Amino acid sequence: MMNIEAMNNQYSVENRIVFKEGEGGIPMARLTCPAGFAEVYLLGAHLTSWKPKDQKPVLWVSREAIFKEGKAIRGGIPVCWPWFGAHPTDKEKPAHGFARTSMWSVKSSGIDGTCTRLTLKLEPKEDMRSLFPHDFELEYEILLCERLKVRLTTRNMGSENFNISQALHSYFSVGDIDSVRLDGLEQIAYIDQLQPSTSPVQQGPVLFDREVDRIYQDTVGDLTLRDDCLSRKIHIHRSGSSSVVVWNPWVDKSTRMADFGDDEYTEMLCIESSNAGADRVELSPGQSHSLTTLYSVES
Ligand code: TA6
Repeated sequence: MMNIEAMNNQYSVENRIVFKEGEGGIPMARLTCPAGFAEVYLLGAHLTSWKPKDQKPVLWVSREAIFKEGKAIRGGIPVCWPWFGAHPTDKEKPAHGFARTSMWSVKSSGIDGTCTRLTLKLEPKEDMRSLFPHDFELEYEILLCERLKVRLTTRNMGSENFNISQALHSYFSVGDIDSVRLDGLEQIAYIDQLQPSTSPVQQGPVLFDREVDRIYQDTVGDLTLRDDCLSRKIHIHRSGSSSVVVWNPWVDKSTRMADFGDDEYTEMLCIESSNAGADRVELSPGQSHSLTTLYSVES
């Protein structure tokens, strides 16, 4: 993998993109534009920070997060690929796939008007074949402007079809989980991961007073996280996705996670643009699919 000096020689952009050593000595990039800044680690192409100008940070990272190759950073936007959740047939395989625990490399960087762009790629390696025996290209484009746009593109480079499921497992920072509501999923059926045999239909906005772990199905509409405590709304627009995962671990699960503070469930909420549950993606040779999400913040 290219060292930080070489990355800066080839991909830094004056006043816009600089590479440096982050937590745990892991290379990361800081993206700046007139409207704010973001930070992304090459471990997992993991966005750990997005702070629009005049706004509090939008993404949340646990104070207990571990920054080490082979481990997923707790918070930000984990890239869950080539499967979401447990592997469909082999529980020994890592939850949420291997993209988020692998080192990515830089494909390109640049400026598009007032936007700052960085594209990362996951180079297929032999040890991935035991987990996912297919030839693929995986790219992650980050476009930072007033809004934050992320696009995860998979291309089948092999000679046979393959299936993936995936999610941009975004952890949002909230003022107080008791005072947020998620609009846009009204009347949408969901798989309740806490009671998988059920498939309830969402009545009204999603409110949070207990552990929530749901995969909303057949939904392509925009979502709004309304945070009265922070006096803001986070808008989420998706394409290439017809499922949404909503997760808050609440008290018991928080205490069971070593990289998650016991009381941190009150300040975060995961809203994940996904291809999960029945919303899987099958790619024929040469075909590609993009999972794209656009985040914006309204005071
Ligand atoms: O997105 C919800 C979920 O699948 C939950 O079931 C929970 O396991 C969460 O992801 C975090 O998973 P992780 O492997 O990052 O601890």
